[in-house]
Amino acid sequence: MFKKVLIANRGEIALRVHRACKELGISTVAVHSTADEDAMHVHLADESVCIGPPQAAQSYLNIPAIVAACEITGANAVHPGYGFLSENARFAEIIAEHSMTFIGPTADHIRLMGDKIAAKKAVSDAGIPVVPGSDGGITDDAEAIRVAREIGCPVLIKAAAGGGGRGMKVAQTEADISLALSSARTEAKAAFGDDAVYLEKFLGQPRHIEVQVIADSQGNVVHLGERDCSLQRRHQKVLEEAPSPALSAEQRSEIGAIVTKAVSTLGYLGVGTVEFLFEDGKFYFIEMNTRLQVEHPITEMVTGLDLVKEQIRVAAGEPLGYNQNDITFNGHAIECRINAEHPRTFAPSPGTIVDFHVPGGLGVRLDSAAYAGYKIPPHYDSLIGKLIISADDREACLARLERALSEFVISGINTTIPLFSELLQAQDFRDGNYDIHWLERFIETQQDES
Ligand code: MV4
Repeated sequence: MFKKVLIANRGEIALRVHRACKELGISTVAVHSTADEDAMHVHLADESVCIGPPQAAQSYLNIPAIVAACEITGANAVHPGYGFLSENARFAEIIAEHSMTFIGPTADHIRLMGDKIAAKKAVSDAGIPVVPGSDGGITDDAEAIRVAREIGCPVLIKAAAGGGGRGMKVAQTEADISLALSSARTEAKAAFGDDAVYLEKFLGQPRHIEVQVIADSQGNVVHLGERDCSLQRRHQKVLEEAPSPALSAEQRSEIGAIVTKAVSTLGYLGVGTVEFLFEDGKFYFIEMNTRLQVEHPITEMVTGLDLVKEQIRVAAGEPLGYNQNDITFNGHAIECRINAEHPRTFAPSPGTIVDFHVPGGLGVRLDSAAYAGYKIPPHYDSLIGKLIISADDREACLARLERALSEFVISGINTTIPLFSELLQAQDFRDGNYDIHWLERFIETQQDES
């Protein structure tokens, strides 16, 4: 096992990784920008190194500064958290070149899944169902129109280097294809420096359902069930739940078995998430994330596994020590992302937290690096905490969530806490009846009411 892990991140996830390390007997190194001198991850870590000015490009994304911090402190491994350098294949390679372990998959797997065209082909070859569309990249109108005739309109043009919704263009009819293709290519070139695009059937009302997997270096792979992440705003997840209200136990084990087999075929190592669109009872692969995800705690609550400890153990070469039959799914879990934003306009609200009174009790978990008196810097994303509720079933989970939200007090800044109380009043949400577009429509109607 590693003696010392450097945590190349900030905020709640840096704390989350620190906690897992401590329980494994590993000492921790925090890195931080000058804006984060008073951050909780810096206070709790065994050692800390300042790696640069507030701008992420000069600190949390500054590879030479992070490698220097590793060498100064003698870290054996680096945990990248999510965001920042977590899916940077070159960073993973550089860590390995410096005789340290990158806590994550191989650089080759990160690179493969970063290229959405190559990823789709690889997972499809490994048996995962994908959205009907072009076999590879699309360059000319004639080819795009040929594929669109085959699968039917509407179609979607996506950037190979994209993901997270950037660089997508819908063509409702054949006549729209030429413009969609050229504008997608131009946007992809500008955003990613790569104009490669591909074409897919456009699915109108899918849910976003993702399957969590973990693989060790001996070739053992298990899936840890799914998360329903359909409640999003502008490609930012807002609330996630496990299990999905839309899946039966049979559908879960069926897609789980397909994903497990494919991940094993690919020779993948570590934690990973296979993202699907789910419509009319069918799964369609969209992307694979090669990192620990923000919403991993809901999977922890329903499986009883500490995903970060498991991730560190397999990175250190330890075997999983259990198989699929040992994994059981118990109860229901919901995560609410608490952002420092206005609950109706979503305008960022950095500043100093005055009161910070957090809910507690059975089935209430708060993953946060915030505290009373903490000054939220304006330089980073607005996530200040994740309220994670678990209970025996979805009904009890919703009741517990309502109770926990009513106890939660954060003053001095705006937060998205009130949004979740409003969401609990919506019958569609209570019924689990929502798709990827539902939340944006809900927010619009709430705004009309105020
Ligand atoms: C799609 C789609 C409909 N049809 N692909 C958006 C983010 C990227 N990861 C994939 N995305 C989508 N791909 C086909 N063929 C609709 C979306 C999409 C979406 C997906 C998941 C969650 C929220 C979304 C919001 C808008 C569009």
